[in-house]
Amino acid sequence: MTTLVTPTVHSTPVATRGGLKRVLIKSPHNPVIKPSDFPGDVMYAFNPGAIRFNGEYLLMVDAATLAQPVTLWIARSKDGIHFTADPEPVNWPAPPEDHAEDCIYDPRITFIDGEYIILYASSSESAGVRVGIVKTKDFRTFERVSIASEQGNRNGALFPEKINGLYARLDRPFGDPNDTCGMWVSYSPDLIYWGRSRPVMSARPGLWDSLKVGAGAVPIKTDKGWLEIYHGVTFTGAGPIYRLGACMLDLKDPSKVIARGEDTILWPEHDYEMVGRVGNVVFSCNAVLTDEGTVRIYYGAADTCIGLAEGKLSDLIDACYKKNTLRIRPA
Ligand code: M1P
Repeated sequence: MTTLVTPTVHSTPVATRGGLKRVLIKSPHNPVIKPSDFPGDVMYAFNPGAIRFNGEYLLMVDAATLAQPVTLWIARSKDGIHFTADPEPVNWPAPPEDHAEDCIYDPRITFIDGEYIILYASSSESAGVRVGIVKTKDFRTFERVSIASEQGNRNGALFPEKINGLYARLDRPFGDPNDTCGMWVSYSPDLIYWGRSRPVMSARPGLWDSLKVGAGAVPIKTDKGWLEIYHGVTFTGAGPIYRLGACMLDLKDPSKVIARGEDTILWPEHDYEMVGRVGNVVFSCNAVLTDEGTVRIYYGAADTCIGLAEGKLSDLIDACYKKNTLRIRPA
């Protein structure tokens, strides 16, 4: 008789393990959103943009069936843990006539000047991957702003205020998808034309973000600078591992990295994070500040479902200044 063995994983969130203080604690309700929470044949629900809207937590989720490319679908919740999906996916505005857009994913939602601006990855075989921009006031109707990048760019996250009079976004230009990729900042007067691009940070050999890095959340303004939760990738023989980290960027010139924590702050460790459409992935498009001074991160797990992790804003800021504490062998 064949016995199926379930891999042993740490099934309960713990504040410390091996002396390591966790900055983010995962919810015991994880995964807080599963594909079966959506109508129809949704097989994968992951990498949401998240924001507080009308007293609720609103998540704009990457949703896919076996047959369809990824589209976006909203789920709403009063407590941030129990979500109800809208009956239909988002009625996304058509792209410009000369632009093919088959797949829309990884939305980052920024509230600025009374509107919600959504930067997302727009892709098709003919147009490649670009940063698209759509806006809304009510999350029911959406208006196209632009397809606002050259081919080969994603992970666009708009800052929540203008910097030196210009819109500013983090993004991740890449040539070949297998290139070592870094995070950049670009500016625009109108959300249509972008330029003055500057590199912000690159992968770090020998650490958890050794292969590539990309913007994660919409940056949070703090008195120390812009707190940015980003994702980093490292490679193993069995494939890449996606984890999250924290860094602090200069308020007036976000291309200047004030501090960058050497430890990862969130990593795949549970079944739902290690096994799925793409295993060993935690990936974030958001960091929601609560009234209690905590930050909630709704993260994609294994490109299949959504987990919630929460930590104190002050601990996330401290994490930006931490040296590598996960080292087993002394340096
Ligand atoms: O499969 C893991 C992730 O791969 C891509 O991330 P990045 O652009 O950093 O390589 C994206 O497709 C993302 O959606 C996905 O979760």
